[in-house]
Amino acid sequence: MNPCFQNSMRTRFARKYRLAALALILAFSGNPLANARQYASAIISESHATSSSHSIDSDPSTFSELEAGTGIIIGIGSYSAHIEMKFPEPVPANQTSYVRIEAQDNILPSLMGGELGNILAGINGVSLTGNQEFSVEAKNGAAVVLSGNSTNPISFSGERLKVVVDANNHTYLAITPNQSYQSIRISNFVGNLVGLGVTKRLKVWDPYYVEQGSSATPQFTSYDSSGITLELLEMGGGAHNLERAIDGNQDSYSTLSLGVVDTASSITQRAYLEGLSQPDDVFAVRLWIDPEVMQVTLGQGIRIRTQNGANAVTNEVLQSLLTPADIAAIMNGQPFTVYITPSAPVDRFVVTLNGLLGVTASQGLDIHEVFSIRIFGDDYEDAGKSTPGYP
Ligand SMILES: [Ca+2]
Repeated sequence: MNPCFQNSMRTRFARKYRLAALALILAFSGNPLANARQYASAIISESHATSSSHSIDSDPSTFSELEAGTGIIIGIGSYSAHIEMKFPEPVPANQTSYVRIEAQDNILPSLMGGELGNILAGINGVSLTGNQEFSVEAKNGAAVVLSGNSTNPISFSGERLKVVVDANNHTYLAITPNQSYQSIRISNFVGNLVGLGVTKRLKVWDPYYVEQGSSATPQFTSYDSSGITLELLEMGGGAHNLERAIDGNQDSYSTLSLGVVDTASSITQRAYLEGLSQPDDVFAVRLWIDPEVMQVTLGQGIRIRTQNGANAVTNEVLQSLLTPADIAAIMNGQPFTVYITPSAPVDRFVVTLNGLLGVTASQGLDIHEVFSIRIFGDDYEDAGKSTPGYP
């Protein structure tokens, strides 16, 4: 944002904010269901699914369970499970739908890391191949337009298909096909390392999407990385406590760490709105950077993008967003907040830390919060959160 505009906006904000905030927060805070969720409404195929109607009852508190099992004799009687849930209307290309899932084996935290999945699984003491396995498909009629399989964690990397968490650390699939789709099919399998007479269950909640969000508060977050090694992860590097970047608490934070960078590497954290924002929504990203690193890198390795689905709307290097006050805060070891006005609908915020070679200090970034400031006429609502950094 242009610093002059930002300063004038801050002055306006300071004048208006205190009187307007309470009423607006009371009017708009809280209930995430205020977003008009479009839920799947029909089961078009199922096998070994219990309470399947609970995945299409528009009730976030109920779920179905897919049970896969090995037989009692080798090679005989094993079975997989699936459920395919259909939306009332075709969902447009690039519209993200969400479906909460929970696996019996603890494989989802490793899959969150996308291409890091197998390394993380090793650290977490699980295997993505041979135990519980699942797949997800977005379909348009009989055609599969996007798919992923837990045995191939790279299918859960990038913008189109991700394992994400909400502020409560509940796990969802975020599904963003580049073609129109109308159903979501989830299948649960037992791998070939599972002994005889064993079942594996997968809980599936109701798939839904939101076209135009009435709240611009991020609901989900995920990450990806490149060039991260097992050694770095074992030393505590990588991405940690992702959900703390969207938990409504400006003191808590996620941590992205590349360690001392000696090879090309990066970590990206994304925050997702349930539906598209309004064009004049202002977004804020509160960060902390080690002053020693800032002195050397000047924030050049950090980029902040806003996106509509997978498509970039704004893409700026951190350095260009910093005010002199922000730089002073960084040098004092304080968190600081940068503001972005996409001027177009967006539903995704992407913070990327690119490691800069030749820096002897450990390179990292804490993301305290990604939040919105929705403008109503001359007034502002900051999604129910206090806004340190604003005067
Ligand atoms: Ca936080």
